[in-house]
Formats: sequence, C-alpha cells, structure tokens
Amino acid sequence: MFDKILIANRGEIALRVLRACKELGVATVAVHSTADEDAMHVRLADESVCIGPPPAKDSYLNIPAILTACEITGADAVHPGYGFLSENARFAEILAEHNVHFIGPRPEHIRLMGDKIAAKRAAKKLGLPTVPGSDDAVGGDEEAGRLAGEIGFPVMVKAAAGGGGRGMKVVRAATELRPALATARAEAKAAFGDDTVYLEKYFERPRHIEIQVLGDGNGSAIHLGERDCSLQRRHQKVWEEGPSPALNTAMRDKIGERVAAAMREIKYLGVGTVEFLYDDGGFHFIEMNTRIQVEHPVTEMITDIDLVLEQIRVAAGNELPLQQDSVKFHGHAIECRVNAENAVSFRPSPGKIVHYHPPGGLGVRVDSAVYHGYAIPPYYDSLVGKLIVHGKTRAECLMRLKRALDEFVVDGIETTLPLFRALVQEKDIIDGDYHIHWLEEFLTRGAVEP
Ligand code: MV4
Repeated sequence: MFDKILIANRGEIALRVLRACKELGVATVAVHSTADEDAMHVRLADESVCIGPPPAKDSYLNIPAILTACEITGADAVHPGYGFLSENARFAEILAEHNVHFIGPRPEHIRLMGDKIAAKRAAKKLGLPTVPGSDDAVGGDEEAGRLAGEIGFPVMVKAAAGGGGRGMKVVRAATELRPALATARAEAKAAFGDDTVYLEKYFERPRHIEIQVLGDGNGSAIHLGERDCSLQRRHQKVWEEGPSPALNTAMRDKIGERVAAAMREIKYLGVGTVEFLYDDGGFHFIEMNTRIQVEHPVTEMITDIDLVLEQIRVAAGNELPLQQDSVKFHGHAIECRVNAENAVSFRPSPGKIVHYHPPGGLGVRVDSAVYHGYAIPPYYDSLVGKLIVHGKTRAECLMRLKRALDEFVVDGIETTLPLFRALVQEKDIIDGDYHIHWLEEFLTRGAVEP
C-alpha cells in the first residue's frame, strides 16, 4: 500500500478520498487554492499545501505546483478525484516520470478514451454494441452527405475531442448537413483545438445508462451494475439511480458481462464507467470515463463495495476484492446533486451557509464538505453536497428520499432542493418513466417553485 496520498482535488470528493485513506491507514496531503483555506478537506488532512490562487488553472490544474507539493511532502501517490486532472493522460505520465503513482488507469487508456472516435472503434472491436455511424473522422462535405444518407436522418455530428455535449449538432435533413458540419467544426476547434468530427444515427429519446467497472490491470475485471443518469440539464446530471428502472436482472447481467469481458481484454486498471444510450431495448456505446464519478455512491449503496478504497487498492497492485459471482445487488439507491443554484433559473448562488442541517436516519447518506458557517466560493462547481438514499425497493427508496428532502436545511444560499421536492411528486419519476430530455421538458412546463 502507499504511505502517503496527495489528493489533487477539493470539495466533497477530496473528503471522500480522505475517508478511504484513513480507513486504509494511509497518510494524506491536501492541496488547496487560496480560496479554499477554510475547506474541510484541508482541515481533516494530515498535511496541507497551498498550490496557488483561486482560478483552477493556477491551482487545481497547476501540474508543476502539484508535483512540487508531492516532492515537499514525500507523497508516493496522487488521487485526482473527478474533473480537474483526473482524465489528463499527460499528468499521469508526468507523475510516473517522477516516481509518483497516479491512482487511475494507465495513461494509454485515458488517452484512448479521450479520443471519442478511437474509443468507439475500440469498443466495437471489443464486442460492445455501438451507435451506428461513420466510425471514423468525416472528411469533406460530400463524404458526410454520402455517410448521412447511409445512416439515415436524423444524424448527429459529434466532435472527436468532445464529450459533455460540446461540439454536437442534430441534423434532421440533408439540407441542414453542410451548415451543421461547419458549426460543429468551428465549436470543436474553439473548445478543443481539434475540428475532427464524426457522424452517428441520432436517438431521439434514449436513456443514459452507464456500467461501473473495476479492473486490476492484470486481466481481471468485474462490473458493478448500472446507473441510470438520464435526468440531466445542459449535460449536468441532476439525479442518478441504480438499478435503472428500465432494466431487469437478465439485461443487466448480459450488458455487464460484455463490458467486464472488454475490460479484461484491455487489462483495464482501476474504476471506470462505460456509457451507453439505451433505446428500444438496445445498448449503444457512446463514451468511457476513466475516473471515479460523482455518482459512484449509488453503486456503493447497492453493492456494499467501497469504490474509492478499491480504486486505491488496485492502484497499489492488489487483486480485486471479489469475483463477479460474489457481487450481489441489493435494493435501490438514488442520488440527488444539491447545488448552490436557484432551483428555477439555475443561476449560481455562492455565499455563506448560515444554517446547515443535513438529513440522517436509516438508508440516508450525505456526501458533502460544507458546514455551518462555510462560504461556498464562486470559483468552482456549485455542488453543496450529494444526498444518497437507499431502500430495499425503489418505492421504499423514494419514500425515504421524500422524508430526507423535507429534513434537509441549507439556509443563506439558494439550492436546488426545491427541484428535488417537486421531482419526487411527479408521476413519471415515481414510475421511473423518463429519458435524457425529460427534465428539460419538465422545467419548460414551469412546475417548480424555488
Ligand atoms: C447522442 C445523443 C443521441 N444520439 N448520440 C451528449 C453528451 C455526449 N457525451 C453524448 N450525448 C448524446 N449523444 C446519439 N447518436 C444524445 C446525446 C445527449 C445526451 C446523452 C446523455 C445524457 C444526456 C444527453 C443530453 C443531450 C444529448
């Protein structure tokens, strides 16, 4: 096991990683910007190092400063959390060059999955079902026209360097293709410095279902079931749950086993998430995330496996904690991302929390790094905390969620709690009958009062 882990992140995930380190008996180093001097992860870590001013590019994304912090403290591993440097292959390489372990996959796998065309080609070769499409960069407009004709409209233009919804365009007719290509290319060039695009069949109302995996880097890998992340707004997930209301055990086992087999084949190391669009009974690979995700607690609650702890263990060269047959799914879990935002306009609402009372009781978990009197800085994401609720059935989970939402008090700032209180009353939500555009359509109907 490592002796000392530097946590290159902030907020609730820094605290989440710290907790796993404490249980493993590993010393911890917090790094922080000047805006985070009062942050919980700084207070609870064994040591802390200030790595720069508030803008993330000068602190949490500042590779030389983080390397220096490793050097000063003698940390032998870095946990990147999510966001920031967590999917930066070059960062993983630089750490290795300085004899510091990166707690995550090998750089080659981070790089492969960062290129969406290469990732899709790899997924297809590994036997995963993909979205019908070009499977390669599209050249000129003529070639695109021919491809779109073959795929059949509607099609979607996507940026190879994309992800998170940037550089995407839906094209419903041949006449719209040329301008859509130009816009997508321009957006991709501006956002990623790469104007490579590809074409796919467009799914109108799919679900977004992702499979959690864990690999030891030596050819052993297991899947830990799925999360349904369809409830999102502007590509920001709002509510995640597992199991998906759309799947049964046989469907889960089938797609899960195919994903696990693919991970064995590439000797994947660490935790990862394989994302699919799910439509009309079929799975279609879109992307793979090579990091621990915000919504990982959903899987932890239904499997009883500590994903962050196991992520650290496999990074240190340990074997998997169990075989696929021993993974048992029990009950249902829902996570609500409580943000410091107005529940109707979603305008950020940073500032001081003057009263804080998180809910508790059986089946209720709150992953948060805020406290009574803490001021949420305006520089980073607006997550106040994640409310994760577990129940034996989905109905019990919803019942507990309602109760927990009623208990939750965050005063002094606006939060998205009123949105969740409205969602748990909605028939489609209660029935599990939703898709990736459901939430935006619901918000357009104007049913939430802040
Ligand atoms: C799609 C799609 C429909 N058809 N691809 C958006 C983020 C990016 N990672 C993939 N995305 C989509 N790809 C095809 N062929 C619809 C989306 C999409 C979406 C996907 C998952 C979760 C939320 C979404 C919201 C809008 C669009």
